[in-house]
Amino acid sequence: MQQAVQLPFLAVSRRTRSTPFTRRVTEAGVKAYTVYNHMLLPTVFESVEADYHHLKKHVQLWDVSCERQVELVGPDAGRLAQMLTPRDLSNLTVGRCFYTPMVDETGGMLNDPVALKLAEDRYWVSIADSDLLYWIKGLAYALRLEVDVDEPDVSPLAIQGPKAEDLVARVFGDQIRSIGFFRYEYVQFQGQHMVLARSGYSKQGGFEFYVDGSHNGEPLWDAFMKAGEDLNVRAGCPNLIERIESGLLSYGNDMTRNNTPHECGLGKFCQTQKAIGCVGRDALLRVAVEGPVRQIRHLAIDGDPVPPCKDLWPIFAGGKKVGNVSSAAWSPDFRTNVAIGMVRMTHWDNGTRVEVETPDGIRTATVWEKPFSDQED
Ligand code: THG
Repeated sequence: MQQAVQLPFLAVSRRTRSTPFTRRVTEAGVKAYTVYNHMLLPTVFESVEADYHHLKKHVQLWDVSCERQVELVGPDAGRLAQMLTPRDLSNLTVGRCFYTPMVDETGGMLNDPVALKLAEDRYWVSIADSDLLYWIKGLAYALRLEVDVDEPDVSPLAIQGPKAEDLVARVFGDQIRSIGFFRYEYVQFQGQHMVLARSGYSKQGGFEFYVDGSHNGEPLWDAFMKAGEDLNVRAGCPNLIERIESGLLSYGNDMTRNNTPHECGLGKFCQTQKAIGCVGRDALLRVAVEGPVRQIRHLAIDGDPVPPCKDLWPIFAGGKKVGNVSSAAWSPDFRTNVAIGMVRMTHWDNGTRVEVETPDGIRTATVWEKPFSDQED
């Protein structure tokens, strides 16, 4: 049974960086934070389940400032960008965003950012939770590349949910409706041109506004809140349940440096043969020949709602360990516990029955190749 325990408190300091929106997020009644890229990331407003239902019906503003930008500027920016990833960047044209696995010399995942090409000599790498800046600066220095690598004062604000397009159109005009998926355009705010992309860490549709200059954070937040009153706009955040249903991976949780992009199911974002200069190219070409022996899968865990997944939960079959669950939550819409885990090839086929050792005991579960949101009925 659940015990009534006092939750530990997160002590905030300069290291646990606040964001341009933290004051607004506090006023909106944020109930929990995590730390991501040494910065505050809200995780709960009303409750994870209430936030989930609202996200799927209305529109939310997400303070995802912690998706920090690593900016590459200079004649060697493109060459350096291609060194970071096995994704072929020759078709990353200005105006596009690419989801890019980034790897070390062994092909191990260092991060899974969104890369934006702003100009022939200028890129933003919108990073997940690892200190990628140091890896990139190290490469640039060691190879004497003609490129500056730094973190600009740019903070993404995500507008997510089925009414996101209507809300953004109210503030920036109907022309934003024609922005394609993973493309961006410039819009004017406070007399400044800023990047507005159709992207975001949910499958409910939406945009990410790259707020240029911290002082612009609150005015933009307030403009969206005012324009969206009758759309039921609220403060929200990446939602654990929705992102597991949608199969969106979380770096550090679902994958680490011990995994290749292929193990993460990110093979479709790798064209390693074409990625000339990619640091992990040789290692990945070698492993691609054999193929991975374990891979990310989506699992339905039977029974009552599982407790929070704070560490890996072993997956067993016939008494043998065949993988780990790394993320799990009760899904009100799918009426089962949804989960993401790494499963050995002997048990990764669709419909395979396995057992998961949760802190509450052993549960039966079913392995699925596709995310829940992609499955029919
Ligand atoms: N947006 C931006 N930066 C980010 C994230 C983001 N940085 C951190 C983190 N999220 C990086 N991780 C992801 C994971 C998944 C996706 C984006 C960033 C994503 N994937 C879609 C998918 O897998 O279906 C679409 C990928 C595609 O088709 O190109 O959106 O969310 N700015």
